[in-house]
Amino acid sequence: VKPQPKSDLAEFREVFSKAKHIAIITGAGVSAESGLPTFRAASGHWRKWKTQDLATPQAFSRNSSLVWEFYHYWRELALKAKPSAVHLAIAECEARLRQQGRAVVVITQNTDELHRRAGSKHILEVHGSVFRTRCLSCGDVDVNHNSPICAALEGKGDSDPNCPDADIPVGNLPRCDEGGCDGLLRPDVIWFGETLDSHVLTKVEKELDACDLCLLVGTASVVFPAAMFAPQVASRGVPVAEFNIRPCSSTSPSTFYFQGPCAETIPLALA
Ligand code: BJW
Ligand code: ZN
Repeated sequence: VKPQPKSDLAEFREVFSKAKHIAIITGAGVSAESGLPTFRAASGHWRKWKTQDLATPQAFSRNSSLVWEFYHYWRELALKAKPSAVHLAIAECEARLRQQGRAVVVITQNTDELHRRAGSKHILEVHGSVFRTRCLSCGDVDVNHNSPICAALEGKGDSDPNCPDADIPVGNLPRCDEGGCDGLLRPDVIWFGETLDSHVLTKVEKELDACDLCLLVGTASVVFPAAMFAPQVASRGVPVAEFNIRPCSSTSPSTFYFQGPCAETIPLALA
Protein backbone atom coordinates (compact mmCIF):
# COMPACT_ATOMS: atom_id res chain seq x y z
CA VAL A 1 0.00 0.00 0.00
CA LYS A 2 1.08 3.54 -0.77
CA PRO A 3 1.93 5.60 2.32
CA GLN A 4 -0.14 8.73 3.06
CA PRO A 5 1.38 11.93 1.59
CA LYS A 6 3.58 13.90 4.00
CA SER A 7 3.02 17.52 4.98
CA ASP A 8 6.53 18.18 6.25
CA LEU A 9 7.73 21.44 4.68
CA ALA A 10 11.35 20.97 5.81
CA GLU A 11 11.45 17.56 4.14
CA PHE A 12 9.94 19.01 0.95
CA ARG A 13 12.49 21.85 1.00
CA GLU A 14 15.27 19.25 1.19
CA VAL A 15 13.97 17.47 -1.94
CA PHE A 16 13.36 20.84 -3.66
CA SER A 17 16.93 22.01 -2.96
CA LYS A 18 18.32 19.01 -4.84
CA ALA A 19 15.91 19.05 -7.80
CA LYS A 20 17.40 20.10 -11.14
CA HIS A 21 14.33 19.90 -13.33
CA ILE A 22 11.02 20.90 -11.78
CA ALA A 23 7.66 20.61 -13.53
CA ILE A 24 4.91 22.76 -12.02
CA ILE A 25 1.40 21.76 -13.11
CA THR A 26 -1.14 24.50 -12.37
CA GLY A 27 -4.90 24.91 -12.47
CA ALA A 28 -7.64 27.40 -11.70
CA GLY A 29 -6.79 27.51 -7.95
CA VAL A 30 -3.67 29.53 -8.78
CA SER A 31 -5.74 32.15 -10.59
CA ALA A 32 -8.34 32.08 -7.78
CA GLU A 33 -5.62 33.93 -5.85
CA SER A 34 -5.91 36.66 -8.49
CA GLY A 35 -9.67 36.80 -7.95
CA LEU A 36 -10.69 34.73 -10.98
CA PRO A 37 -13.50 32.19 -10.40
CA THR A 38 -12.55 28.51 -10.60
CA PHE A 39 -14.45 26.16 -12.90
CA ARG A 40 -16.02 23.69 -10.52
CA ALA A 41 -16.97 25.94 -7.61
CA ALA A 42 -20.44 27.53 -7.39
CA SER A 43 -18.74 30.83 -8.27
CA GLY A 44 -17.62 29.21 -11.53
CA HIS A 45 -21.11 29.34 -13.02
CA TRP A 46 -21.89 31.91 -15.68
CA ARG A 47 -25.56 32.90 -16.00
CA LYS A 48 -27.33 29.56 -15.70
CA TRP A 49 -24.57 27.48 -17.27
CA LYS A 50 -21.63 25.44 -16.11
CA THR A 51 -18.33 25.41 -17.99
CA GLN A 52 -19.17 21.96 -19.36
CA ASP A 53 -22.20 23.51 -21.13
CA LEU A 54 -20.24 26.33 -22.79
CA ALA A 55 -16.72 25.00 -23.35
CA THR A 56 -17.68 22.67 -26.21
CA PRO A 57 -17.59 22.94 -30.01
CA GLN A 58 -21.29 21.96 -30.02
CA ALA A 59 -22.20 24.95 -27.82
CA PHE A 60 -20.24 27.23 -30.14
CA SER A 61 -21.96 26.00 -33.31
CA ARG A 62 -25.38 26.11 -31.63
CA ASN A 63 -24.95 29.60 -30.16
CA SER A 64 -21.68 31.37 -31.04
CA SER A 65 -23.00 34.63 -29.60
CA LEU A 66 -23.54 33.08 -26.16
CA VAL A 67 -20.14 31.37 -26.09
CA TRP A 68 -18.43 34.58 -27.25
CA GLU A 69 -20.23 36.52 -24.50
CA PHE A 70 -18.85 34.02 -21.99
CA TYR A 71 -15.28 34.37 -23.33
CA HIS A 72 -15.60 38.13 -23.53
CA TYR A 73 -16.54 38.09 -19.82
CA TRP A 74 -13.47 35.92 -19.14
CA ARG A 75 -11.08 38.03 -21.16
CA GLU A 76 -12.18 41.23 -19.43
CA LEU A 77 -11.84 39.61 -15.97
CA ALA A 78 -8.40 38.22 -16.82
CA LEU A 79 -7.20 41.54 -18.27
CA LYS A 80 -8.18 43.34 -15.06
CA ALA A 81 -6.66 40.67 -12.79
CA LYS A 82 -3.09 40.90 -11.53
CA PRO A 83 -0.70 37.96 -11.16
CA SER A 84 -1.00 36.62 -7.59
CA ALA A 85 1.70 35.84 -5.03
CA VAL A 86 1.66 32.29 -6.45
CA HIS A 87 2.28 33.35 -10.06
CA LEU A 88 5.06 35.64 -8.86
CA ALA A 89 6.71 33.05 -6.59
CA ILE A 90 6.76 30.54 -9.46
CA ALA A 91 8.26 33.09 -11.87
CA GLU A 92 10.90 34.18 -9.34
CA CYS A 93 11.75 30.55 -8.65
CA GLU A 94 12.34 29.92 -12.36
CA ALA A 95 14.64 32.96 -12.67
CA ARG A 96 16.60 32.09 -9.50
CA LEU A 97 17.07 28.43 -10.38
CA ARG A 98 18.10 29.29 -13.95
CA GLN A 99 21.13 31.13 -12.47
CA GLN A 100 22.06 27.82 -10.86
CA GLY A 101 21.63 25.82 -14.06
CA ARG A 102 18.35 24.30 -12.84
CA ALA A 103 15.15 24.26 -14.91
CA VAL A 104 11.55 25.08 -14.06
CA VAL A 105 8.68 24.53 -16.49
CA VAL A 106 5.10 25.61 -15.88
CA ILE A 107 2.52 23.26 -17.39
CA THR A 108 -0.70 25.21 -17.00
CA GLN A 109 -4.32 24.35 -17.72
CA ASN A 110 -5.19 28.02 -17.28
CA THR A 111 -5.97 30.12 -20.32
CA ASP A 112 -5.60 33.54 -18.65
CA GLU A 113 -1.89 34.18 -19.39
CA LEU A 114 -1.25 35.23 -15.76
CA HIS A 115 1.90 33.06 -15.53
CA ARG A 116 3.30 34.89 -18.54
CA ARG A 117 2.41 38.29 -17.08
CA ALA A 118 4.12 37.28 -13.81
CA GLY A 119 7.34 36.71 -15.76
CA SER A 120 7.48 32.92 -16.17
CA LYS A 121 9.40 32.13 -19.37
CA HIS A 122 9.06 28.40 -19.84
CA ILE A 123 5.30 27.83 -20.04
CA LEU A 124 3.24 25.16 -21.75
CA GLU A 125 -0.41 26.25 -22.04
CA VAL A 126 -2.13 22.91 -22.52
CA HIS A 127 -5.66 24.34 -22.85
CA GLY A 128 -4.65 27.31 -25.02
CA SER A 129 -5.24 31.00 -24.31
CA VAL A 130 -8.33 33.20 -24.31
CA PHE A 131 -6.05 35.88 -25.76
CA ARG A 132 -5.58 34.00 -29.00
CA THR A 133 -8.18 33.51 -31.73
CA ARG A 134 -8.45 30.81 -34.36
CA CYS A 135 -10.29 31.30 -37.67
CA LEU A 136 -12.86 28.63 -38.48
CA SER A 137 -12.37 29.25 -42.23
CA CYS A 138 -8.61 29.61 -42.79
CA GLY A 139 -7.27 28.25 -39.47
CA ASP A 140 -5.17 31.36 -38.81
CA VAL A 141 -4.20 31.75 -35.13
CA ASP A 142 -3.67 35.28 -33.86
CA VAL A 143 -2.72 36.92 -30.58
CA ASN A 144 -5.47 39.33 -29.50
CA HIS A 145 -5.64 41.34 -26.27
CA ASN A 146 -8.21 43.89 -27.49
CA SER A 147 -10.82 45.07 -24.99
CA PRO A 148 -13.50 44.48 -26.11
CA ILE A 149 -12.53 42.03 -28.84
CA CYS A 150 -15.27 43.47 -31.09
CA ALA A 151 -17.69 46.40 -30.86
CA ALA A 152 -20.80 44.19 -30.53
CA LEU A 153 -19.46 42.63 -27.30
CA GLU A 154 -18.95 46.00 -25.61
CA GLY A 155 -20.81 45.91 -22.26
CA LYS A 156 -22.01 42.31 -22.85
CA GLY A 157 -21.13 39.11 -20.98
CA ASP A 158 -22.60 39.96 -17.57
CA SER A 159 -22.59 36.74 -15.52
CA ASP A 160 -25.85 37.50 -13.67
CA PRO A 161 -28.36 34.66 -14.26
CA ASN A 162 -31.06 37.25 -15.05
CA CYS A 163 -29.00 39.00 -17.72
CA PRO A 164 -30.61 38.48 -21.15
CA ASP A 165 -28.47 36.83 -23.85
CA ALA A 166 -27.13 39.37 -26.34
CA ASP A 167 -28.01 37.30 -29.46
CA ILE A 168 -25.36 39.04 -31.54
CA PRO A 169 -25.69 38.32 -35.29
CA VAL A 170 -22.84 36.06 -36.33
CA GLY A 171 -21.55 38.69 -38.78
CA ASN A 172 -20.89 41.05 -35.87
CA LEU A 173 -18.93 38.53 -33.79
CA PRO A 174 -15.11 38.54 -34.03
CA ARG A 175 -14.15 37.94 -37.70
CA CYS A 176 -10.86 37.08 -39.41
CA ASP A 177 -8.99 40.04 -40.97
CA GLU A 178 -6.52 37.80 -42.79
CA GLY A 179 -6.47 38.80 -46.48
CA GLY A 180 -10.25 39.33 -46.83
CA CYS A 181 -11.05 35.93 -45.23
CA ASP A 182 -13.74 37.29 -42.87
CA GLY A 183 -14.26 33.81 -41.33
CA LEU A 184 -15.76 33.47 -37.86
CA LEU A 185 -13.13 33.49 -35.12
CA ARG A 186 -13.25 31.32 -32.01
CA PRO A 187 -11.17 31.50 -28.84
CA ASP A 188 -7.99 29.41 -29.31
CA VAL A 189 -8.71 27.22 -26.28
CA ILE A 190 -9.30 23.49 -25.94
CA TRP A 191 -12.94 22.58 -25.45
CA PHE A 192 -14.37 19.30 -24.15
CA GLY A 193 -14.16 16.57 -26.76
CA GLU A 194 -11.28 18.30 -28.57
CA THR A 195 -7.76 16.91 -28.56
CA LEU A 196 -4.91 18.93 -27.11
CA ASP A 197 -2.38 20.44 -29.53
CA SER A 198 -0.04 17.56 -30.40
CA HIS A 199 3.07 19.81 -30.46
CA VAL A 200 2.28 21.05 -26.96
CA LEU A 201 1.56 17.49 -25.76
CA THR A 202 4.89 16.24 -27.12
CA LYS A 203 6.68 18.98 -25.16
CA VAL A 204 4.67 18.11 -22.04
CA GLU A 205 5.64 14.43 -22.37
CA LYS A 206 9.33 15.40 -22.60
CA GLU A 207 9.07 17.54 -19.47
CA LEU A 208 7.18 14.85 -17.54
CA ASP A 209 9.86 12.31 -18.49
CA ALA A 210 12.74 14.65 -17.60
CA CYS A 211 11.56 16.16 -14.32
CA ASP A 212 12.94 15.06 -10.96
CA LEU A 213 10.27 16.88 -8.95
CA CYS A 214 6.68 17.73 -9.84
CA LEU A 215 4.37 20.26 -8.18
CA LEU A 216 0.61 20.07 -8.64
CA VAL A 217 -0.99 23.37 -7.71
CA GLY A 218 -4.66 24.35 -7.49
CA THR A 219 -6.21 21.85 -9.84
CA ALA A 220 -9.12 19.47 -9.25
CA SER A 221 -7.30 16.91 -11.49
CA VAL A 222 -10.57 15.76 -13.05
CA VAL A 223 -10.08 16.88 -16.65
CA PHE A 224 -8.20 14.47 -18.93
CA PRO A 225 -5.54 14.17 -20.18
CA ALA A 226 -4.05 16.79 -17.78
CA ALA A 227 -5.34 14.79 -14.80
CA MET A 228 -2.87 12.04 -15.77
CA PHE A 229 0.27 14.21 -15.85
CA ALA A 230 1.12 14.01 -12.12
CA PRO A 231 0.20 10.30 -11.74
CA GLN A 232 2.45 9.62 -14.76
CA VAL A 233 5.38 11.32 -13.01
CA ALA A 234 4.60 9.57 -9.70
CA SER A 235 4.59 6.18 -11.46
CA ARG A 236 8.29 6.73 -12.29
CA GLY A 237 8.98 7.08 -8.57
CA VAL A 238 9.54 10.85 -8.89
CA PRO A 239 8.20 12.92 -5.95
CA VAL A 240 4.98 14.87 -6.53
CA ALA A 241 4.00 17.67 -4.14
CA GLU A 242 0.38 18.79 -4.19
CA PHE A 243 -0.89 22.19 -3.06
CA ASN A 244 -4.67 22.58 -2.75
CA ILE A 245 -7.24 24.04 -0.37
CA ARG A 246 -9.25 20.82 -0.31
CA PRO A 247 -8.25 17.95 1.98
CA CYS A 248 -6.02 15.26 0.55
CA SER A 249 -7.95 12.40 -1.11
CA SER A 250 -7.16 8.82 -0.18
CA THR A 251 -6.21 8.07 -3.80
CA SER A 252 -3.71 10.92 -4.11
CA PRO A 253 -0.55 9.83 -5.92
CA SER A 254 1.41 12.60 -4.18
CA THR A 255 4.47 12.22 -1.95
CA PHE A 256 3.78 15.56 -0.28
CA TYR A 257 0.48 17.31 0.34
CA PHE A 258 0.15 20.89 1.56
CA GLN A 259 -3.42 21.86 2.30
CA GLY A 260 -4.30 25.56 2.25
CA PRO A 261 -4.53 28.56 -0.07
CA CYS A 262 -1.57 28.25 -2.45
CA ALA A 263 -0.76 31.96 -1.97
CA GLU A 264 0.27 30.93 1.53
CA THR A 265 1.89 27.56 0.86
CA ILE A 266 3.72 28.09 -2.45
CA PRO A 267 5.81 31.19 -1.56
CA LEU A 268 7.07 29.32 1.55
CA ALA A 269 7.74 26.12 -0.36
CA LEU A 270 9.68 27.84 -3.18
CA ALA A 271 11.43 30.56 -1.15
C1 BJW B 1 -7.20 26.15 -4.65
C2 BJW B 1 -7.46 27.46 -4.34
C3 BJW B 1 -6.46 28.14 -3.68
C4 BJW B 1 -9.17 26.75 -5.32
N1 BJW B 1 -5.32 27.52 -3.40
N2 BJW B 1 -6.07 25.55 -4.37
C5 BJW B 1 -11.73 9.77 -19.70
C6 BJW B 1 -10.46 9.72 -20.21
C7 BJW B 1 -10.02 10.70 -21.09
C8 BJW B 1 -10.85 11.75 -21.47
C9 BJW B 1 -12.13 11.79 -20.97
C10 BJW B 1 -12.56 10.81 -20.10
N3 BJW B 1 -13.83 11.10 -19.79
C11 BJW B 1 -14.18 12.24 -20.41
C12 BJW B 1 -13.17 12.69 -21.14
C13 BJW B 1 -13.19 13.90 -21.94
C14 BJW B 1 -12.89 15.18 -21.21
C15 BJW B 1 -12.77 15.04 -19.70
O1 BJW B 1 -11.72 14.92 -19.12
N4 BJW B 1 -13.87 15.13 -19.00
C16 BJW B 1 -13.86 15.02 -17.53
C17 BJW B 1 -14.68 16.15 -16.92
C18 BJW B 1 -14.28 13.65 -17.12
N5 BJW B 1 -11.61 15.69 -21.71
C19 BJW B 1 -11.53 16.27 -22.88
O2 BJW B 1 -12.50 16.40 -23.60
C20 BJW B 1 -10.16 16.76 -23.30
N6 BJW B 1 -9.85 16.24 -24.56
C21 BJW B 1 -9.62 14.92 -24.75
O3 BJW B 1 -9.59 14.13 -23.82
O4 BJW B 1 -9.42 14.56 -26.05
C22 BJW B 1 -9.45 13.15 -26.37
C23 BJW B 1 -10.88 12.69 -26.24
C24 BJW B 1 -11.90 13.32 -26.93
C25 BJW B 1 -13.23 12.90 -26.78
C26 BJW B 1 -13.54 11.86 -25.93
C27 BJW B 1 -12.52 11.22 -25.21
C28 BJW B 1 -11.18 11.64 -25.38
C29 BJW B 1 -10.16 18.27 -23.42
C30 BJW B 1 -10.38 18.96 -22.12
C31 BJW B 1 -10.42 20.48 -22.30
C32 BJW B 1 -10.77 21.19 -21.01
N7 BJW B 1 -11.02 22.56 -21.27
C33 BJW B 1 -11.34 23.46 -20.18
C34 BJW B 1 -11.84 24.80 -20.79
C35 BJW B 1 -10.68 25.56 -21.41
C36 BJW B 1 -11.09 26.86 -21.99
C37 BJW B 1 -11.35 27.91 -20.95
O5 BJW B 1 -10.44 28.26 -20.19
O6 BJW B 1 -12.49 28.35 -20.92
O7 BJW B 1 -10.19 23.70 -19.37
S1 BJW B 1 -12.50 22.81 -19.02
C38 BJW B 1 -11.80 23.55 -17.61
O8 BJW B 1 -11.31 22.53 -16.69
C39 BJW B 1 -10.56 24.30 -18.11
C40 BJW B 1 -9.56 23.96 -17.04
O9 BJW B 1 -8.24 24.16 -17.51
C41 BJW B 1 -9.89 22.55 -16.70
C42 BJW B 1 -9.31 22.08 -15.38
O10 BJW B 1 -9.86 22.76 -14.31
P1 BJW B 1 -9.04 23.01 -12.98
O11 BJW B 1 -7.90 23.90 -13.25
O12 BJW B 1 -8.73 21.73 -12.32
O13 BJW B 1 -10.10 23.89 -12.16
P2 BJW B 1 -11.25 23.44 -11.11
O14 BJW B 1 -12.12 24.62 -10.92
O15 BJW B 1 -11.88 22.18 -11.49
O16 BJW B 1 -10.44 23.15 -9.78
C43 BJW B 1 -9.81 24.16 -9.03
C44 BJW B 1 -9.00 23.48 -7.96
O17 BJW B 1 -8.27 24.47 -7.27
C45 BJW B 1 -9.86 22.74 -6.92
O18 BJW B 1 -9.24 21.50 -6.62
C46 BJW B 1 -9.82 23.65 -5.71
O19 BJW B 1 -9.87 22.92 -4.48
C47 BJW B 1 -8.47 24.31 -5.88
N8 BJW B 1 -8.36 25.64 -5.32
N9 BJW B 1 -8.78 27.75 -4.80
C48 BJW B 1 -5.20 26.19 -3.75
N10 BJW B 1 -6.67 29.42 -3.32
ZN1 ZN C 1 -9.52 33.38 -41.69
